[in-house]
Amino acid sequence: MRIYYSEAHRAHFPQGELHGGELVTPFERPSRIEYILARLRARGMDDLHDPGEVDLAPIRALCDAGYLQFLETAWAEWTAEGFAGEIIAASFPARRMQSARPPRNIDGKVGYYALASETAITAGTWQAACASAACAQGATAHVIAGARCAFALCRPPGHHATADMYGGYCFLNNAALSAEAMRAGGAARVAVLDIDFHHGNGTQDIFYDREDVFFASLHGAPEDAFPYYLGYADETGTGAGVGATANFPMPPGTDYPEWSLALDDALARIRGFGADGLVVSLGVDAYKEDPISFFKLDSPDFFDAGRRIGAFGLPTVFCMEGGYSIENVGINTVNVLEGFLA
Ligand code: Q9C
Ligand code: ZN
Repeated sequence: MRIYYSEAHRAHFPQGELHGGELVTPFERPSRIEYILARLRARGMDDLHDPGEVDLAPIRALCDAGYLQFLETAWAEWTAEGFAGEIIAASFPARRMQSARPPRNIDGKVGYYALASETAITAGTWQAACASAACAQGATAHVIAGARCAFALCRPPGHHATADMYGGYCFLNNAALSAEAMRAGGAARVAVLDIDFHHGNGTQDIFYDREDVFFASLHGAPEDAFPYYLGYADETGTGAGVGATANFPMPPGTDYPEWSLALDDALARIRGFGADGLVVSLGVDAYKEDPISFFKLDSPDFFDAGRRIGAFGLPTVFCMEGGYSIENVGINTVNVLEGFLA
């Protein structure tokens, strides 16, 4: 399996994440990638490819122009304002405050384009987000060219990012870009299967009214888990997209027997949809020791999940999402890939 990876992810390394009222070392940190690379190499999966330059055209086609402009220039505007710290959103267009006009002031603009305040933007964030998207583009092009599968080792992750908002450690929605590229590459119907612990609100939002891209997500129930305000089972799509979104929210303590039933349900829904290609939002934060999650999957369970996805038989692009139990993120990620190939 080819692995698309760019060292440019290191350009995004915020020092602080707002967590419980403190600024802590971010859970989503560069070393995550080192653990995954080490495990890939240990298992002989060393077919690493640099994706090269990002193709901005599909990103401009998918995302809001003002949002992309903001991501590109936010750091320069923030420092020009005289702010000494990293970019953290503090004001939001909350209920009955939505004029839908991005402010001129950078502090206002940050809150306008943020969906949460845990995610800091730094000098190299835009560059890293582009390199992450480039990995998704490279992996997808490889699958479009006829490969059975490819792994986009994306960092920063993407599934919380909408066309016009960042947050939950995400800036550009790599999985959505992959799905769109598959469609453009000839797949009439594409499915995104999101097995990250958190609901893929960004991907859902992007495809919510679309009949050609199915979105299925297994995640911690919104009553109890980030992103809190989306991911209920009764969110099933709108307009032409009615029936093309499937959410499987699950409560604290959910273990593999329960989780795998939802996985089989999601795969059956994707089968019924008639997908020609599959994008997997591959987060491994459903792991029992993940510091910010509450499912109880063990490492061998990730192999079995990969096996079920592989048995499905569709051309598949894996896009890396979350997973914060640093010592285990490599084992669990590679277990999914090895299970897929088994
Ligand atoms: N301070 C992904 O897994 N909430 N994002 C943080 C701890 C945000 C997770 C709670 C979690 C975002 C890609
Ligand atoms: Zn997650």
